[in-house]
Amino acid sequence: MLVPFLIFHLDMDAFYASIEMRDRPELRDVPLIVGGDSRRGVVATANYRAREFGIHSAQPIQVAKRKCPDVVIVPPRMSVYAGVSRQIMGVFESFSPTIEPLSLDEAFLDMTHEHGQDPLELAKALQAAVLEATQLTCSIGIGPNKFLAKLCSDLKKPNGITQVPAGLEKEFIAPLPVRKLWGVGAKTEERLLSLGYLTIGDVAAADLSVLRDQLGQNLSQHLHNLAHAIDHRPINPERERKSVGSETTFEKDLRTPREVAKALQPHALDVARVLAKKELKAGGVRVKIRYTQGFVSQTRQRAITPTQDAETLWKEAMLLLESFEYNSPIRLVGLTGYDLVDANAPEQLRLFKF
Ligand code: TTP
Ligand code: MG
Repeated sequence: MLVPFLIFHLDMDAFYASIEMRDRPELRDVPLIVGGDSRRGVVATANYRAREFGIHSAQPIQVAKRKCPDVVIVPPRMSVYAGVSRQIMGVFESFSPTIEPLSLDEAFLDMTHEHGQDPLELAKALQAAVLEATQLTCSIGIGPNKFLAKLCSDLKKPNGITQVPAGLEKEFIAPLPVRKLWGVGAKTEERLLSLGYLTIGDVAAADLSVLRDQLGQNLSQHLHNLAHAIDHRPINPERERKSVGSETTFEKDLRTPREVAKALQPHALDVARVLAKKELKAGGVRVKIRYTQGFVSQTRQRAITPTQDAETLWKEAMLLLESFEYNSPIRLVGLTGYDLVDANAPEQLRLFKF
């Protein structure tokens, strides 16, 4: 049987602003803009309080100040945001073998390998893992393709999860405005509206040959497909492989550190084998445990002297085991080597920079 794709799109909520609110408690309850406070500065983002005044990204700061004279403006701290981005991408990698980052705060995750599990529970576990790693919330869209997943992640912000009902994809998107179609910007939107296409359903119902005369071959086919919930774009893992991991889901739950330690042995061997084949060493080791209840995952990691030796990887992983909780049955364990360095390079020479 052909397994349908399961794609998640995850996007952080008011990303820059949420980080500033996290790091500076005095900003938590005020309308806040992150952006350059010069005469010609623009809003990079605003927190949800400020958005209530009509403030939004890319708006001139002067306009935003008129809308809300009390708004607090802080300059961006790009290196901090990039650090948080690395953290969340690391979390995504512990959930999916194939992720495609789109910007600092969003990515597609191919979750097809979790076929049979409840996607909502997986999404909740992912939100919990992001929250644990960063103290920040995110929103997740779930669908059978990229277009639907991305469209959904925006529907219940902040801290929302939206899944397209299987089999009812077309009906679900039909009432939404044409602006929600991937690739439709202000100009195309205007054109569609002037032709009388107000909703995605209007585009879906249009005759393709009529649409072609109105919009041309490429655009008409593209929009007609999307309106019929069709999108064949694959997930493109653009990034270099930053880690090598191996994990197993067990039929029978594990309960003790001893059982977990034993279960990790073959994974240390797997990881060592891949590292040797690629002539890499891992400068860090990460252990992941997923509990049976609620799919909640925990990961623990530590930096190590770069190695590709299975026994060393395993012993280093053992040092992480005591920091997990064992009061609930465990259904999955995994071991990952990260911070990969060229096995033949002189020490300290990092191969992959993010
Ligand atoms: P977005 O995900 O578009 O916005 P957001 O995370 O702030 O808010 P939302 O909850 O609606 O997702 O963009 C992510 C970050 O990118 C944002 O925090 C700041 C930056 N950004 C800009 O600098 N300029 C822009 O025009 C936009 C749209 C975003
Ligand atoms: Mg965002």
